[in-house]
Amino acid sequence: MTIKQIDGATSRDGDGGARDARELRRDVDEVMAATFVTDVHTHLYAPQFGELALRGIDELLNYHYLIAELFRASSVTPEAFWQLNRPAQTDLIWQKLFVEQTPLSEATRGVIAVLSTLGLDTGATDLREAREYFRAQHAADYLEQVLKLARVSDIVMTNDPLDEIEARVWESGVEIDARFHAALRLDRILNGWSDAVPKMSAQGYQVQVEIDERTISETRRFLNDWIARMKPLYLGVSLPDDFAYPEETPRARLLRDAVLPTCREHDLSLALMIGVKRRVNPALRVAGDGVGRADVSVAARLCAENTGVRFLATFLSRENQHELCVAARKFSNLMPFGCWWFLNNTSIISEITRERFEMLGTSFIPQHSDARVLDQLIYKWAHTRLVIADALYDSYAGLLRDGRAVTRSEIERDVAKLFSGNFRQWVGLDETQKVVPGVIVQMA
Ligand code: RAT
Ligand code: ZN
Repeated sequence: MTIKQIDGATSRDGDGGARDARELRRDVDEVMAATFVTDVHTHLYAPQFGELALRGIDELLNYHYLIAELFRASSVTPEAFWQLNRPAQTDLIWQKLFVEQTPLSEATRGVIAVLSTLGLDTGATDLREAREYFRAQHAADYLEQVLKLARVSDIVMTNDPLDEIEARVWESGVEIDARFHAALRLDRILNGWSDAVPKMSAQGYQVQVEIDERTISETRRFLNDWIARMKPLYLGVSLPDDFAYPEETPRARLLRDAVLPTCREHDLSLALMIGVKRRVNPALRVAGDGVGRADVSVAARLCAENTGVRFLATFLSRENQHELCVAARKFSNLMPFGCWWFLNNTSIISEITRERFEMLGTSFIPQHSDARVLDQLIYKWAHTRLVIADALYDSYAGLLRDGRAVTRSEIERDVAKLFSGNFRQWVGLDETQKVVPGVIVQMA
């Protein structure tokens, strides 16, 4: 191995090692661009879910991130907007956000990146060409193409057992495209128990609003049945900024007596997505949710009291990110993931990812796409890769200044962990390894 002096630092050569800062940068960029992702949280659906599997220009533009921006860029009222039919809504969003103003926001730039990647006119004054293009695509081929362009190998869906359209697909027993994995979402049960009760009853479970022993055992039976049907990689729930535990609420009772025991029994992680203030502006409907700073110590306590359960955790408030890193340093059954929703912007991903490298090394999951429309994978992962490449390069450069160079194969190992390995190991996706808090066990 030759040792060279670079900017006052030494660098390793040989076995493909990065020999100087420029080569290190090139290696990071190449590995970052080539590594396939397991997208740990999306709202995408496998083709078997039919109408729920969204793609194309009208869906792309009807994204709730863009709907919220429309009301800032025009005098259109939410009431008037919701009365329009879908193509008219889409035309309006295109006109106001892309024609009459420069599409600078993350969500608008995303649409531009998708159109440009697909070779479509990004400066068009109407959507004729784009609509024709998407109409001409064959669904299965297009899915292949998008996954290849985004370099995504696996997609984790968000699956609601109380959604009637979705439930019908699961109950049909149809074989789901193996690249799509389920995540059993508990929002309706944990955040709206009184509305969930009639729906669970309609599925044959004897539950009641006043939670008693029978309701708990029936909820566990419900979860067991849906776990058998969906084979989820984890159970998940989004939670408000004022989420507390323990407390005298149906949510806390159901968590303690039904959800956590189910996680233990099935060796399934629980994903906590904390900090959303639902419907702060109800007129905006799906675009009307906001954010609030949450109490990270609640998640830490859950980890401390349930050492046999693994938790995935993401917080919506930027202000919670440092505390999440500290909590993860204390609890090996806590895996921070993603820069969620309002945090999925270049400046904030950069800050959070750098903080995580500094405090957690490579033991976290830097991002998920949260894509709702297939095509969004193209821009969300392109944008993410660029930011994470910068953060990773700077970390390696710092390491180099401290006297240790990284080899190409170390970069490959690190990026593979960040983009897929850490998650797959956490949830046992490859079934060869599963993380047990504090230890890694090889499965037989
Ligand atoms: O980012 C989003 O699309 C949000 O609307 C939510 O779906 C959020 O990600 C969630 O999973 O609740
Ligand atoms: Zn989501």
